[in-house]
Amino acid sequence: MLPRLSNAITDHLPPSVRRPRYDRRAVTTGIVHLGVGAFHRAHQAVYTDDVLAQDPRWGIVAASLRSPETYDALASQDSLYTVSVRSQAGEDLRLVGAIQRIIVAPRAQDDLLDVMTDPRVRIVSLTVTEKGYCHDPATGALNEAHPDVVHDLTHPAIPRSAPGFIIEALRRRQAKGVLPFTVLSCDNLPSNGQTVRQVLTRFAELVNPDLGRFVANEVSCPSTMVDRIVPATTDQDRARIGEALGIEDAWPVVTEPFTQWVIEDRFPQGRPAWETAGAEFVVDVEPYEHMKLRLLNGSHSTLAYLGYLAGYETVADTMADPAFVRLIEGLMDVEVTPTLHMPPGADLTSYKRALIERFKNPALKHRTWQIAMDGSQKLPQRLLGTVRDRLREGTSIARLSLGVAAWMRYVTGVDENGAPIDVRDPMAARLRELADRAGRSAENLAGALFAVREIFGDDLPQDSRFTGAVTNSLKSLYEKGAKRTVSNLPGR
Ligand code: CS2
Repeated sequence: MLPRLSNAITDHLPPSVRRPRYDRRAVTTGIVHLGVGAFHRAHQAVYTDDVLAQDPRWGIVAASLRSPETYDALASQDSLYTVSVRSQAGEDLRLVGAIQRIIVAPRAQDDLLDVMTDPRVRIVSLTVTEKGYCHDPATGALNEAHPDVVHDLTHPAIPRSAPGFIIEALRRRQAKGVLPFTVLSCDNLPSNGQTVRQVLTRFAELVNPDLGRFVANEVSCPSTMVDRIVPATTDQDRARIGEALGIEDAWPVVTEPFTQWVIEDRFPQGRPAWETAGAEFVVDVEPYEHMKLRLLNGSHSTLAYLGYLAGYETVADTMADPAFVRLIEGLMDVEVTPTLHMPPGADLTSYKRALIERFKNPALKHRTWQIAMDGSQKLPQRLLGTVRDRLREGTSIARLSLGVAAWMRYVTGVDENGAPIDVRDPMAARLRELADRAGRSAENLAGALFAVREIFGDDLPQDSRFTGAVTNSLKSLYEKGAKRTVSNLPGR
C-alpha cells in the first residue's frame, strides 16, 4: 500500500515532481471557486498555484455544488493533488496546492456563504458547465421556471444553484457594506461574462429591485476564454501516477501540454497577477472566444457525435481515421474560419494546425461519450451561431449540418447496431420522447427536434437551407451510417 498524499509527505516525492514553492500555511483566501471539477483543477488552479509563490493572498476555497466526490477524494490529502501533463513525449507531474479546502455546498450552505461574504474574497469564479447557469441556451436569459431557481428564490439561505449562491452572498455583502466580488465565469459559454451578468441581474431583480440595481451597477463580470483539454481521470491514470509518485493520490487530473486563458481586465477589487503564469489580459475577449468555441468546441462536438456513432471510443481514435481529419479540416477552414474576425497578429493557421495535433494526442483518452454530454446546452454556441453567420452570407453549411444531424441521431438513444446510448443531457427525457414518436424517419425526427426552441431559436426552423441540409445529412446517417457518410464527404 502506498502512503497517502498530504502536506507532510511532499518532501518525499521524486525530485522531478514540481511542488508548491510557497508555504501553504501562509496563504489566505482570495478566491471562491464554484464547480471543483477536473477542468478547474488543471486550469485556473494551476495559474493560481504559480502566482501564490509571489502573492499569498489568492488561495482558493472550492465548492462542489452537487456531489461530494471531489471532497471525499481530496479532503484527507490536504486538498493537494497531482496534475499530469501527457503527450507522446511522456508525462510530467506536478503537485498543486492552490486549493485550500473544498466545501460540499448541498450540505454546508452556511459555510460556503460565510466564505463568500469574507471581505478578503475578491473573486468568485465558476466552472459549473453550461447547464449550471440555469439559462435558456438560445437566448442567454435566466430560465425563471428552472426548479433550482424557483427553489433558491423561495429559500435564499439554502441555495442550490450557482446564481442562487452568488446572489445571496452579494446581498449579504451589500447589507454589511462589504464591496462586491468580481464574478469570473470560466465556462464555454458565448460572452460568458455577459451571460452570467444577465442571469445574475435578473435573479437579483426577482429578489428585490434594489439588489437588481446593485448587481447591474456594481458587480463586474469580465468575460474569459479558457482552453485546456482535460478528460475524466481513469483508474489506470490513478495507478500509473501513484506508482510514479510512490504516493497515493485519490484523484489526480490528466491533461495536455497546451493551456490558454484570455481574460478581460475588469477586476475593480484587484486580482492575482495571472499574466505572470501565462494568462493574457485583453480589453475584449469576444474574438478569442468565438475562435475557440467555434473551432475547438464545434469540432469537438462534431467529432463526439459522429465518432461515437462510428464506434470510436476516444477523440484520438476518431482522428486516427483520415476521413474524420478531412471533415474537421474542412469544417474549420471552409465553414468556420470565414465567420471569425480576429485582431491583427492572430495566427489562425497555426492555431488550427495545433488543434488537429491536440485532437490526435494518443496519450489522452478523451471519450467521445464524455464530450457528447449536454448537447442541448452546447450546440447553440458551438455550431448554430456559425450556421447563422453562414446563412446570412449565403455560404455552404454542409459540415456544420452534419454535426447537428449527428447530434439528432445520437439523442435517439439507440446506436447504429441497435444498442442503447447513455445520453446525458438535462433535456434527455424530452429529446428521447420526441425521437421515439418520430420513429426512424429522418424528416419526422429532424422536424420534431427543430421545434425545440431553447436550442434552435425561432429563426433556424424557418430557414429551409438549414432544415433541408440537416435532414439530408440525417437521412445519410440512417441509410449509410456515420463512417460512410463522413468518408463520402468531398475534400476541402
Ligand atoms: C469539450 C471541452 O467536453 C467538452 O464539451 O469540448 O471540455 C473541451 O475539452 C475544452 O473546452 C477544451 O478547452
